[in-house]
Amino acid sequence: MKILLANPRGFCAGVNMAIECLDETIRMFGPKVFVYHEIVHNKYVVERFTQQGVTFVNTIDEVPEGSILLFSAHGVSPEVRTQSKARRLQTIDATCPLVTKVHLEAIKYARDGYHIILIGHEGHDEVIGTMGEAPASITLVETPEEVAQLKLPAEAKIAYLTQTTLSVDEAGRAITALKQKYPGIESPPKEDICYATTNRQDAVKQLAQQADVVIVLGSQNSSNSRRLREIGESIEKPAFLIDGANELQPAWFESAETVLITAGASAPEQVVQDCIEWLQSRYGATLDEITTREEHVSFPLPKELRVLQSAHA
Ligand code: 2E4
Ligand code: SF4
Repeated sequence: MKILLANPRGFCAGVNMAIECLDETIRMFGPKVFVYHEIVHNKYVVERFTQQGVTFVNTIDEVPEGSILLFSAHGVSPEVRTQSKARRLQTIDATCPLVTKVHLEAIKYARDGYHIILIGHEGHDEVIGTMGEAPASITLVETPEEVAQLKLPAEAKIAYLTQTTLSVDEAGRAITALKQKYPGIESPPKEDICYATTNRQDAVKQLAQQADVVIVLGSQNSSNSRRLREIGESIEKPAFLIDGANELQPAWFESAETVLITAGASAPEQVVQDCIEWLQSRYGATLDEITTREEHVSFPLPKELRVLQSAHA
């Protein structure tokens, strides 16, 4: 058996920053801190912080007045910021700057009188946060079929934005439908699906052809990880999204000569290494890591944390 190990895979710059943000907050203030939503959508990352004593919440009224509260990498709506202020919480914003970019675009288009079509998944944390910036000016769509249902006035100024972790190909189909229906539709100069999402999908597209099975490490609620599994499936390879090596099943590998392993942007490298070890010890698999693109992106910690760091030094 041969393992093809996709590179880039796993943690992106936004996830590295968000996790470092929480680690650093714990280092300075101890573990009695709160996080609004899962810091990233990964079971092991969340478990690790929960074991350290961090509390993850889904509403602001679960957080005791005056506490320290981090906003997750997926971003929050202005309403959540207002509620946090009203509770006198000390907030640290671990939102990925590439999500913030989409928020700023939404604010700008809404201010300029545009109606915004947001392409994204209903109920996803990031979509809820982005829509909260201008609820009256944003309509959410997921598919070309939903684009066909749109009924916007002919004279409306229209722009589209997207969630950062969509399938590049599926979003492309929705965008084509939007451009056909609204030829004047505008969009930001640089697209919203982020570099990490695009690069991880490209790697799977390039490598999955050579594989008999595709293993994606990531949690079921991780949008970008789900998209990676779907790419494997779309080229008719058995493709599995799992949190860790304990979910691997021998039946998946009965006639597999080549196994592609990748990981979503929120999956720690340790779970990848555990899977490699599992395949090596059972099947004597060899390892071939293939880099389809170099990544050199990193984000600074949020300003409010850097200020606290210097006060704490
Ligand atoms: C923030 C924005 O959005 P998704 O469900 O893929 O989030 P996940 O936490 O799995 O990945 C990191 C991330 C965070 C991606 N985009
Ligand atoms: Fe940011 Fe992209 Fe990573 Fe999401 S996947 S946290 S948008 S870099």
